[in-house]
Amino acid sequence: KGGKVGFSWTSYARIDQIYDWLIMLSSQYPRIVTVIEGGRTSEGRRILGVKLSFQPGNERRGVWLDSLIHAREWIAGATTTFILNELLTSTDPGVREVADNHDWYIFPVINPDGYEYTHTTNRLWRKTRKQYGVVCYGADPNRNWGFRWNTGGSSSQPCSDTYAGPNSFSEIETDTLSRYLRSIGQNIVAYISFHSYSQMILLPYGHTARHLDNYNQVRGIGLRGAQSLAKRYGTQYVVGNVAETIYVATGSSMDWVKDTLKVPVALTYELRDKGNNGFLLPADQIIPSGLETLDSLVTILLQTDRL
Ligand code: ING
Ligand code: ZN
Repeated sequence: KGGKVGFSWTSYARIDQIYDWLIMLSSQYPRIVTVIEGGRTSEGRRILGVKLSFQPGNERRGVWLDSLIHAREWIAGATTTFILNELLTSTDPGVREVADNHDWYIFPVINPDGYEYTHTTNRLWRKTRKQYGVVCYGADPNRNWGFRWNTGGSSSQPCSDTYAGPNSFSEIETDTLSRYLRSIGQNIVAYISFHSYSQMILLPYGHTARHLDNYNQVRGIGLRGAQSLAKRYGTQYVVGNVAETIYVATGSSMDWVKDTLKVPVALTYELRDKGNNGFLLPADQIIPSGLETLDSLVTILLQTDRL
């Protein structure tokens, strides 16, 4: 299970292993899996993902999954690759229904420069790796998108972990990925971004605690997702708007996607745990986190299909 590249979900994979695995999947499942390039990075890496279509030629509504926009949130990337593997291999009827009836755009690592840096140099690095001035590196790629950019919950100090950047889309990663998203956006019904940690399902928006757009509808879907998630191991997730549930934050990918592409369901997961291990979640939690998160995702997408 997982193929030849050492993918077992018992340890955290490096960027090269993840990309090799995506490429391997496209040769193992040539009719289903296509490698896609969603963007580029300041250090010259590619932002690679996969598109899954179980009925090729027969366009289905699109679901987007991404993770590791923040480099240190390793469980997020591992959960995404776990879910991707289950979408391809599971025989569970619920998983098969949501897998087979959507086109999937899956990007496990959207900040590859930062992710590699957390493996080589600084385990708790969060941002991109573009140099700002003499001593500072990186903007926060989840404060850099062009919706209400730098209007709260972000910093103008280049050394800050929540540096919004000198302008919106200053980072090659967010600029290129936003263009890719626009190119496929008409088809997307669910945008889901995985972060850690706190055990929350967060809904737009981050600039205000007001319940905008179809908040009540999506909150109902999120609550049902959290219920499904808890059934397996009892893990409790809180569901709500970003600003009222965690903190005010502007320039996130989710808020830009919600506002620009008008996706019906835009969610951000804050995965395990609640701070006991924080970003350093032991690798033996990858599989349980993956299973419970997949349970919630199936529930959420079955509801989304009925919108
Ligand atoms: N949390 C998110 C962050 O970017 C968030 C919370 C989600 C903010 C969605 C805005 C929109 O700060 C972590 N842990 O990164
Ligand atoms: Zn994060």
